[in-house]
Formats: sequence, C-alpha cells, structure tokens
Amino acid sequence: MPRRFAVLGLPTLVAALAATPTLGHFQELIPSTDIVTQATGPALRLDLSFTHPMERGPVMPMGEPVRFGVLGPDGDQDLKGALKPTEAGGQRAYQADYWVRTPGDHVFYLEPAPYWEPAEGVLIIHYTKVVVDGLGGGEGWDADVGLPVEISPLTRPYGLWTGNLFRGIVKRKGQPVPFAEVEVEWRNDGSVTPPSDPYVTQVIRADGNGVFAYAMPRAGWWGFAALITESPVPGPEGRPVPVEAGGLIWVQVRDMK
Ligand SMILES: [Cu+2]
Repeated sequence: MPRRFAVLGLPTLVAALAATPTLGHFQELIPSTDIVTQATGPALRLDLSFTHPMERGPVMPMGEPVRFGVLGPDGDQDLKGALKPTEAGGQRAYQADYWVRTPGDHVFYLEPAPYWEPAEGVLIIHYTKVVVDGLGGGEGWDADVGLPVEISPLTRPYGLWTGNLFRGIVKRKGQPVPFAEVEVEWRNDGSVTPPSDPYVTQVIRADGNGVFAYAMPRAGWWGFAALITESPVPGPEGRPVPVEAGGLIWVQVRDMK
C-alpha cells in the first residue's frame, strides 16, 4: 500500500477503499485456440473462471452461469448444456467443449451468475465474450450478441500481432457509452512481475463516442473490461446494493516470428 494512505484516518481509509472499483476481478473465457484450422482440428475447449489474470489469482468461485452460448454461422446456439463444473485455484470454475462444424466466426458469450463481493458490497456481473475464427470464412467477428453491457470490436479480434492496437466500442443496451471506463489486464503466464499496482490493472477511458483503443505490448491473452455501475438491486440481505456490470472481451496476440 502506498505510504500516503498511512496518514489517513480510519473512516477516510475505509471510505477510500469502498470507493475503489473492484480492481482486477475479471471473468475469463479462454478458448484452447482463437483460430481453428485444419491443422488444429475442429475441437475447441473453453475455460471459464473468475479471477485476477495479471496477478494469477486469487480465483473467486463461480455460480452456475445464467447464459452460455455461441453466435456464429449456425445461428445463436445455447451451450449451457455443454458446461462442466471444474476447479481453478481451488474454486468452482467451468469448462466446455465445442466442435466447429461450419466455417465462420464464432462469438462465444457468457452471462455468469451475479457474484457478491462482500469486501466492496457490490454485485458483479461480467458479461464476457471471445471470438474464434472457425476454419476461416471471416464473417461475423463484429456481430453484437446483445449483452446488457458489451464491447463491439472495431479491430478483428483474432489474428493479431504483439503491438497491434485493439479498438472497440463500449455499449450499454446497444447504445455507445461516452467516456466509459475500461480496465485492461494481461493473462499472466508467470513471465512478468508487475513493478507496482498500477501495472496490474491498467485503466483507459473511451472517448465521447464510446470508442477506446489500446496497444497490446506482449504476446498472450488480453482482457478488456468495460465497467458500468447499474442501479441497485436487492443484495444477499435484501438491501439494495450497487451492481458492477462489466462488458468483457478477450483477444490473443502473437509475436511476429
Ligand atoms: Cu479483485
């Protein structure tokens, strides 16, 4: 903790901590590959866990997802039946297998169960998606699923090189959100130690049209989380609590070799 906090009185410190958004909680939806080819074969595995990607944990337990599906060349398919409970970091997570039958872009999407974060007194719902290029065909990568909060990619979200700029539009109920806050995290494979807190979760703001941009400096999976505070709903004790509704997208970048 930075020294500055030490001089704050306890009530101010508690207030300051309460005001901090739930930095770093990220719903992961990671496919075994983002580009399915004849060589990879049509089988895909998707790993779902609620965690802190850059810090490699801790993992939070997932409740049973509300929605899980894929929007692609075969239409909008409900994949809830394919979800298998598993474990990540000792906590409940999920996995699903999918077989690419028809060439085209596959937008996998997830509406997780609301997660109650007692430390912040907030309900968290991270609507998450990832786009997989299924055997070419390249149509549909920018199709909106219609999630309550969603990032519409302006950059095709696969086949990206390290250093590429990713651009997207933050949408709430289909409408752009001016100046929306977007958290960015790299899914750490253990090869990077953030020098200080600000490097764990980076924060960018969309412009007046809801458009944001970020240049991805390292190979691997990058998560973008547009966070919107929605009006309160009854919490676990029945009292109204704020809702952090996130629209997330994961993209993978590779080094030019
Ligand atoms: Cu967190």
